[in-house]
Amino acid sequence: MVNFSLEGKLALVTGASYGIGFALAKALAHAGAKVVFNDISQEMVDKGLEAYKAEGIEAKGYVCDVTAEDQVNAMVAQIEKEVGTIDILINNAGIIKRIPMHEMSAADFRQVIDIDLNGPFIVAKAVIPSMMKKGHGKIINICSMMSELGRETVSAYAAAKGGLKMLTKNIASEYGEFNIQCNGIGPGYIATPQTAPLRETQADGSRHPFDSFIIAKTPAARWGTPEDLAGPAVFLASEASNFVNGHILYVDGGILAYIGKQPK
Ligand code: NAP
Ligand code: GCO
Repeated sequence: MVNFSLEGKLALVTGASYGIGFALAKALAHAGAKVVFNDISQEMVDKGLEAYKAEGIEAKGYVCDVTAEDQVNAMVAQIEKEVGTIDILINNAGIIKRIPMHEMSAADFRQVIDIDLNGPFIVAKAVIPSMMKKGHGKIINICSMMSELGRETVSAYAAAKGGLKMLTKNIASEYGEFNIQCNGIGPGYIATPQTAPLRETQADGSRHPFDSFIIAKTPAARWGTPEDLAGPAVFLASEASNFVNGHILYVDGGILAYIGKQPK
């Protein structure tokens, strides 16, 4: 019988006070997992804890910047002491800076790479030893359309998410023999605070041009919701995917398959 249950498993979801991370952590909890999460400020961790409580989920939250290896190692040690060893890691925390490349500072470029690529490396490195000892583990990296495609103003983000795709494949290659599966989820365009600027209603009441663009590029003709990612995350976190490794599962409503709707 196919096992989608996460009963008895401990999942860490990074950057999960709200947005996609929160939706994924909720999904794992509803599938039976115990959930812990982090955010970069106590204020956001507290807001996240209230949100989980409102959903009837007894999560634990930790203040931790995923780019700071000392903070990550301390957080993982505290989780192992307080809750247990991590069976499932979702590397979700991430930022984007939308700046034309020729106007982007090296510092801004580095910050996006640091959070979106170095962060997943640091957190995965911190949890893999315990997974090796236990003889199983699931690592899910939240990639992007920009793991495959480019567009104006997102050079740093595309470089990071392209790198994250290859980091996913390399972790899968290096640790598959320890029964650790590492896969990615590549969300399409999802309605969260990160994409809110792309969906703002214009002064004249019309849709944001990018909003209309994405609708035309998506066969499903809608933006995704964080909940659209829940089932794929439970699948990749469960034993049902024990022979799926090094795969990026695009959950994009069909964007990557579609040339786009012909303008009328
Ligand atoms: P979001 O609404 O901006 O949430 C990002 C989360 O990451 C926030 O909780 C944020 O915390 C946290 N975070 C940022 N920097 C951090 C750091 N250094 N350490 C720890 N936590 C940090 O983004 P989202 O739309 O939910 O996206 C979540 C993930 O999905 C990201 O990796 C994003 O690239 C990816 N993604 C999003 C879409 C989309 O269309 N929305 C599509 C594809 C992929 P604070 O709020 O405290 O800063
Ligand atoms: C952008 C968007 C995208 C989404 C997502 C698409 O400015 O193009 O923010 O990058 O966040 O990554 O998969």
